[in-house]
Amino acid sequence: MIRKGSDSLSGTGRTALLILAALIMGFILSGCKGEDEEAAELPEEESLVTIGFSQIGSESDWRMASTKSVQDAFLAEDGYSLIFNDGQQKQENQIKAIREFIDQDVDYILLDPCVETGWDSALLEAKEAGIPVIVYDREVKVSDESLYTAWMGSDFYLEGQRACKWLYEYLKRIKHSGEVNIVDIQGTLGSSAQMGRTKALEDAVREYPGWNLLDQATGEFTTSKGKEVMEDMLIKHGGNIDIVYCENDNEAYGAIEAIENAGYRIGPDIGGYEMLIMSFDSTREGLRLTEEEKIAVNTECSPLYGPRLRSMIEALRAGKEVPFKTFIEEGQFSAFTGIREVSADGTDYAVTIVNDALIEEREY
Ligand code: GYE
Repeated sequence: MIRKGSDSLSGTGRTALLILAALIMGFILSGCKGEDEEAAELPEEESLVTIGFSQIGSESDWRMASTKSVQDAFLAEDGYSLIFNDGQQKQENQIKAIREFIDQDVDYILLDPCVETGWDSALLEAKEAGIPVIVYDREVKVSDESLYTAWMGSDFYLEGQRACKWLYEYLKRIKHSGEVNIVDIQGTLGSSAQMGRTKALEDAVREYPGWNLLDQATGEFTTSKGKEVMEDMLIKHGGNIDIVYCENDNEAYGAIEAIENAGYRIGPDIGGYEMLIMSFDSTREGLRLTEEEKIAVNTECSPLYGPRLRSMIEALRAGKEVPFKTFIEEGQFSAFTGIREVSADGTDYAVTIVNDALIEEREY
């Protein structure tokens, strides 16, 4: 009895203990699950892939859109920690940033180089530290191409060729037989975007009879410098200017202001004393001005690199091979309906007639 009683007593105790144990286990398990879920939402700091991002600066609408695109593509919730550095348009700042990223032992470096040359030592240091560098948008010219992992960006010379070819076709369509006087507001000197676009214009001037390059100066890809340079050119050449070749949209905004302030007319009617403006980037504002015919032709240059760079880094992390050079496909816009395509380098490229819906949809 006693035994039985003590047995039945210990049976009750065991049940209670089992229930308690089950409750504790359940609590622990549910606690663990909660932590797991949290971990899925936001990875631990140490498990994040760190990326040092050396950006040129904030000189243009294009640049701001490009920064945002990259920042949005590498979020902590997706497993990334992006360290952003603004180079303020100075190569020395970008080189310093690369060295800091090496000290921080980041997993990857993203570099949009302000100019093409002068990167050898910084890139060698990154290579020696075993950190892959992905160069994008503008290019670097280094003695040893194995100093960086890959590059992706635009073919700036082709952009310039397409712009000049459009002008050539346009002059034919309007039966402009005389000379045309062109001024070139260049981008940041020594940058791939400037060199490609400038060279394409210089080559076209050599190729097409009657095309005169009156003047060339850098507007540094900014609205304020674009305006300043245009003011100077108007003082020097006045109404002799037929074509203003702006190497980006921000320079075109500045040039438009300067031309209108000086009392000249802007538009495609160069025979009727209007100055025809050409531009690159095709930002939303740039396209709006294209629709208004203040910019006659706008050759696109996409700043939306974030998702492309992320795919590249994902491929590298998965141990896949990535192409060493990738060119981005781009469009061209105008309000002039008489030209629907231009050919450059043996290829026909479509010219899109700009409209409200297109401007509305524009991401940058
Ligand atoms: O055209 C300009 C920017 O490197 C392609 O830089 C880029 C150029 C772009 O400031 O707006």
